[in-house]
Amino acid sequence: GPLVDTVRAEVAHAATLRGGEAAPGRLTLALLGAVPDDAPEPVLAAIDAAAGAGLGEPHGDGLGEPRGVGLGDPREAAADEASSTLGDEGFVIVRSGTPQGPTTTILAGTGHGLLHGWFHLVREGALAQGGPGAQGARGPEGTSTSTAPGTSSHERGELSVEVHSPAHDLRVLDHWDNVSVHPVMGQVERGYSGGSLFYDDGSLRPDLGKVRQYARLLAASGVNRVALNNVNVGRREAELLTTHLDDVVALADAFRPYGVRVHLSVSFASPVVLGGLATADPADPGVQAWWAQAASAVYAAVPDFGGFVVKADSEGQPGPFSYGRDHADGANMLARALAPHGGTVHWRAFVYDHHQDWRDRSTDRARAAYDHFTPLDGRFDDNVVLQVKLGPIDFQVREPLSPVVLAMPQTRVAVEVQVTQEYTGQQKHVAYLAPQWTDALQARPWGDEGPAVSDVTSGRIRGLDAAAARTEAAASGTKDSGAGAPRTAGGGLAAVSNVGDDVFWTGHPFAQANLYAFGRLAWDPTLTAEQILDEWVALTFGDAPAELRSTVRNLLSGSLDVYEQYTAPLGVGFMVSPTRHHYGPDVDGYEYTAWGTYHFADRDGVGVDRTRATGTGFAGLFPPELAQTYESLDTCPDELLLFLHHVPYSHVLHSGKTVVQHIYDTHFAGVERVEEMLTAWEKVAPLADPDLAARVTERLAEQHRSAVEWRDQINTYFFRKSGVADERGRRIY
Ligand code: GCW
Repeated sequence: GPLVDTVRAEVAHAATLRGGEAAPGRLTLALLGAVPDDAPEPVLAAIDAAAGAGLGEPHGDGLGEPRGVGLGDPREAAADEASSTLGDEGFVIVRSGTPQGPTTTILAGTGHGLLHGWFHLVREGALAQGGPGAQGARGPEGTSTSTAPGTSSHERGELSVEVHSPAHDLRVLDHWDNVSVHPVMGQVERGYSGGSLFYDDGSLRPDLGKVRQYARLLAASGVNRVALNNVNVGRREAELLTTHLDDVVALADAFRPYGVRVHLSVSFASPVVLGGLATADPADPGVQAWWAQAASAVYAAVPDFGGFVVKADSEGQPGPFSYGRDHADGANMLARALAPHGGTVHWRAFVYDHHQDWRDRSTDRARAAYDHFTPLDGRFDDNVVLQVKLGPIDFQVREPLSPVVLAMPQTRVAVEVQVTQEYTGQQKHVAYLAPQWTDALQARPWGDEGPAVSDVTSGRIRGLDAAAARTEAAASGTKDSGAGAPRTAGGGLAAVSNVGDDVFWTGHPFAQANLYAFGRLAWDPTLTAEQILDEWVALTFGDAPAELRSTVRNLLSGSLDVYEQYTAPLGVGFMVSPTRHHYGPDVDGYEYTAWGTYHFADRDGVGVDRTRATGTGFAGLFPPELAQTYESLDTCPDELLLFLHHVPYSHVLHSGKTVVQHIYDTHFAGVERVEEMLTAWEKVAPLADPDLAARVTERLAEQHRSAVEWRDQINTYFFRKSGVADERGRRIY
């Protein structure tokens, strides 16, 4: 198939780069369905390992007994088991030493699996050669001892065997690209990387060469699905489904060689807008027939089409509420149109009142998705994924996890993160976002013995009552209660892309690390942010001097903390400029608006009371222990304090500082850290490619200017409100 051709081309390309050799030593690629009886030992060992890994617990030494390879039936049985473990994208890597030198074997069930196996080797090769030196590089053999879900590694004799498969089947990147330039939002909504890779001012780009490169970049990072247009669907964008289906066909052709499947954001009003029907009511048989026909037409043109993304009844987008129907009615209607073709509906949970009266203290935007969706748990069809933003408000630098993710055991839930840096410096500021995502995905909200959040998105605990799973785990003395649970279809991860037609793809060259991190975590959510950063530095700057590599690494590591230090404090969020599209400080910019994002600062204190006792009750929407932690001032983590509580400026944090002194200290410290970043970069900039160096230098200067502005506005605001002087007498205006 086309993916096998892609792998061949990739291997040949690597060989050219190395002057003839694809990899150090011998490389064998094997497809499960095509393994001859007299295949070499490493291939047979790979089959055994994959077959063994599929049985939940590895047998014996983890490799299982050799399965009578060559004896007919047992051999086939092993191959069948291997193929079910590896699925569409998994692979096995076997390394062995032979008299002819080291050999490496990649075995997979599909071309897609081989491609991921190949990229895995490339990554390890890069780490071995251009990793961040002594700090953090893994061994040249890349024999990681990770026991991530979907990864197992064993030794047998001289062979080392690793079995890999993705934790999430759905690893989606959503493009908020408009086909026609939007008068306010432009070509790409919240895009900070130039124009769209796909569209130019009303039509598809004639040359999709860059899209093909992009497909390669995504596959190498781990992403396997792309939604081709903005979730705010305008007229021209809606037409991708019907009269402009050719655009979708062309884009799908560009992505297909790398195994990336395309999805479309659709307008819920399509039957009216495109079909000329009088209604889009999901209960109307004419509407259902319209969608069924539209889906059939898409699949006739794009047989591997992924499905629909829907933003309904949200920020002005049409939805089922207009017809007195709920969101299960709406999502299922679309799901039934897609089901015969194997498609998926990603239904977004970003539903809230964006016409709120700021005087109304009873409405809490943080609760809205929970209140809308949790009563619908159990009503969604199997091919519906509820796509929930990571935080309950809107992609701020610091929010608690959305409680919706934890409260819908009978629904496939996807977590959506924002790779594009709308609220985290718009790709002018360095902000490596991976720590935010790993903190959330690796958290164990039912307690230390319970499952992790990624067990929900991967489907490992779907359908299980998480509290019961935890009790079971505690009783059996195992830590990870998800481990024994049968894996069902999870919702996966989704992210808003940060890529455009910019020469560095992402505006700030370092923002590429965020794209890479998303793909890697979607594949394996147990990786650490630092591991991923090592990989990205090695892959991106592998040829550069070690000093440059380690400086880039240091600039990115911790950069999100720096951003948090000089912007909105202690989880309170927003304070961004509404008029400058969420860039730069404006402390009261949203305070008297309809958007539901308030901080309630007055002369005495600041923060939003979301407790059960005296506030909006949001804190009570979490599993019991976490709810209790958030409810009480004694246990609420400092970094989320103002998201959950309204406190006086004199309130003493766990850190020992008062809230107002914390605000001053972090804002001064944040700017100092940006200054250190500037100095560090100046030293190594001459070692970098001159265009890249110039871009980074220019962006760092802007980050510094902006950080100073944030510092001074925030500090001045709180000084004037509270009248409390800085203990250290620094300059506040
Ligand atoms: O964060 C907000 C953005 C909107 C976006 C919306 C959403 C696509 O400011 O631009 O609309 O979220 O996620 O739907």
